[in-house]
Amino acid sequence: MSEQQQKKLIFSGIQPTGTFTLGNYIGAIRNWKPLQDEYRCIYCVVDEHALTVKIEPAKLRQKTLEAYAQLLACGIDLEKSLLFIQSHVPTHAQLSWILNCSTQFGELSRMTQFKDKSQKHPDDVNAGLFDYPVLMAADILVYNADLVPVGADQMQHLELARTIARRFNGRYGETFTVPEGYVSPLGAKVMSLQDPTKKMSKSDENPNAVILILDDKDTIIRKCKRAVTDSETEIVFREGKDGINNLLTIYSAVTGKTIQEAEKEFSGQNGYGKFKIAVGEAVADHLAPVREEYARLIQDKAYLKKCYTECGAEALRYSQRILNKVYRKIGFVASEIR
Ligand code: ATP
Ligand code: LTN
Repeated sequence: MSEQQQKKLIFSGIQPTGTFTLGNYIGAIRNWKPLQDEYRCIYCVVDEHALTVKIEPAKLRQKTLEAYAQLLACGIDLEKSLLFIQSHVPTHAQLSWILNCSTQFGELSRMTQFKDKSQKHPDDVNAGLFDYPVLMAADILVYNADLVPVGADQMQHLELARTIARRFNGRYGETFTVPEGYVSPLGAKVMSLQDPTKKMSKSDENPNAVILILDDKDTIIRKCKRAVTDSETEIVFREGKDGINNLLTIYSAVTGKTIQEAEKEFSGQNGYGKFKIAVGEAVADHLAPVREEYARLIQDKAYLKKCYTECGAEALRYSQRILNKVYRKIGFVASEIR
């Protein structure tokens, strides 16, 4: 077996529902880059998942391309990894139907993301929103991925993917690898700048709550200056100081310093003004190369097309073999068409 085949396989996906936030970046995307050296990695812009909440067709098309370019700008290297668009590879949706028939209604009803999102969009609790975790399981299982790097909020979905894999294997014989979740030790949870008890989220309506990875330096510093904190003056990480805790976490994540080192650096300062500017500057400096590379890539539509076409074709070849095996196991009549 070649070294390439011995390496474990990683799969992860991200929705193109908007420009990525500092939360997406710290919690998920930036961890994808170092994993490429140790694992075979398959990364995907999950546009089919993005359809589960209302999105204008023109916006979905634009955001999907932008998400693809942002991931390349964040360091996904196509010499090492595959990066493609979910709807280009039909095997995911095909496997999803099969897995639906090994998933219980009760299991899907318990998913917190479904409960949250159906509360947030009570006028559009569609079947896709309910079934979202099964498509996510199919994304992972159709490659027999070993490891799935996600933020902590996605672990419930990953647990369900493991349950579905085990159930299918029990019923039809060993077919799927049962995937492990991988929450990076670097993956901090970044909170909203305007309500630091809530996570920073792409879909937040208040632009001041969210740092986008493509924001310019002035915008980032302005948002940090306006961050909600508390009425004290001390820069320490402590219960009850959610705003300051969040800014310290962000500062630590982008500078590589520990929270204790950061506390020391800012100790003795009277008030939060300078600290907020320092956090903003550190974030902007950290993100500057991503922003520059993105600006270059998004101009080059022909290059992007070549990349997602080649990677999509390779992903289809790979996953089709696994889907064919599934079709045999469940008793579908063999077809010359596939
Ligand atoms: P939406 O607002 O559209 O629901 P989102 O910003 O909450 O999107 P997702 O697309 O659901 O983000 O998540 C992409 C990845 O980023 C996931 O792995 C998730 O765990 C991670 N992630 C999202 N928000 C944060 C955050 N605030 N802190 C750390 N990780 C996050
Ligand atoms: N639900 C994930 C996105 C996602 C995903 C996946 C992550 C879709 N399919 C497969 C890992 C593996 C989210 O981050 N919101």
